[in-house]
Order: sequence, then structure tokens, then C-alpha cells
Amino acid sequence: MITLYGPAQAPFTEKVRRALLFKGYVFELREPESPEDYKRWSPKTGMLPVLDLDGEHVPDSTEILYRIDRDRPDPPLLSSDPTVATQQRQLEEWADESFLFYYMKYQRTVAHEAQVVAEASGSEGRTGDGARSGPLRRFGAWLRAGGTWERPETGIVRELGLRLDDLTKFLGARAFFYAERLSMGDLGVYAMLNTMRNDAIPGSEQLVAQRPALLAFMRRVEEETGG
Ligand SMILES: N[C@@H](CCC(=O)N[C@@H](CS)C(=O)NCC(=O)O)C(=O)O
Repeated sequence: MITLYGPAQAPFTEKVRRALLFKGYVFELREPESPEDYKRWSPKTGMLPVLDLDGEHVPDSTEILYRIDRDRPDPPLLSSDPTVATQQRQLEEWADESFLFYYMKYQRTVAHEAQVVAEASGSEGRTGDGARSGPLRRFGAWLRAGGTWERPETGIVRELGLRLDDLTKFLGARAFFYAERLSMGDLGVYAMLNTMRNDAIPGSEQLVAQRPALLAFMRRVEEETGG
């Protein structure tokens, strides 16, 4: 009995789910319903996904991919060319880290802005040393934003768009990244794009929708992994 424990909307779970489908595993997906489920299913780290392979619990999405590739080598998750395989491994790691980086940055920015607004409204009506005039406050905000009027959230989405442009260039005319066959690198990128397509960072859905080459890539991954 094979069970994948993890929240379906998380890119890490989606990456493993697609890898299992690609390999032809029959499995069940169980989603956590409470923080206790994270601890129960992943006692060491509290992080999901975890794959239960007939009673053996394998944590971490990347480790799971390596494990199932070893257990069931056909079809492979890495190229037989060592140079290409290294690129595919690096891409898989990059995909996990990069989207998470922008996601966390976005969350921190939104929390910080909410705090600034709360502080500003708390100081309204104050006079004397603690109060800052409108133009002075606006100048402070302008400096904090790095001398630009662009809102920090807009800047994050714009940067994310640049990363998608990088990806489009890496992909080029090939069906998959660095190769004509699907690899773990493609699954990592797919999972990241899929999370964006679900608008995990507001505005990210549109970024993906505006890039037909990446949409076509996603369709190819879906065809290879059972829709
Ligand atoms: N490096 C891990 C990351 C997994 C991860 O970040 N999981 C999140 C869900 S998306 C989690 O379990 N968070 C719970 C927590 O941080 O306590 C992997 O690739 O599996």
C-alpha cells in the first residue's frame, strides 16, 4: 500500500504526485486536515509531503523522487547523459527554492505593509515630536521602497515574471528542459508553475497565462503524467 501524505495545493506534493503517476505507481493521496496531521505523519520535521512505501516513511519531495527512481528506474527521472542529468538535478532544486523565495518575500511584504498601515493609523491625530507631516511621511515611504513609487508587491511579481522569462529562454525549442524527455527538473518547474497558475502570489496566474511556451510545456508534462 502506497500513500502520499501532503497538501494537494503545495508544489512539493504536486511534484511527487506527478512523479508517482509518471512511474505508474498506484497510490492514495491523503491531505492534512489539522496541524496534528503534520506531526503525526511527519514526526521528525513536521513537514509534508511524506511518502509511505508499504510502511516505510520517506520524507522530503526531492528525496522521494530519488527513492522512487531507484526503486523503479523505468521510465527514468534523469537523463543517461551525466552532464544533462546534473542540469536536471540542479533545475529541480532551483525550482523548489526560487518559488518559495518569492512566496516568502511576498508574505513578509504584505505583513510588513499591514504593520506600517496600523502604525500610521495609530499615530493619526498625534502632534508634537511623534507626528510626521504628510510630505515627510511620503518621502520616508519612498525611501523605504528603494527610491521608487512601485509598490513592493508589484516589484515581487515583476521579478517573478523575469524568472519566468529566464525559464522560457532555458527551455528554448526543446520539449522539456535540457532534453526531449521528461525529468525531475521538469516536474519541479511544473509544480512551481502550477502553484502560480493557482494564483498563490496574487498576479502570478497572469504571469503564467502570458507565456504560451510555458503553458505548452505544462500541457506536455500533464500528457506524460496522466493528465
Ligand atoms: N523541502 C521540503 C519542503 C516541504 C514543505 O515546505 N512543506 C510544507 C508544506 S508546503 C510544510 O510541511 N510546512 C509545515 C511546516 O513548516 O511546519 C520538501 O521538498 O518536501
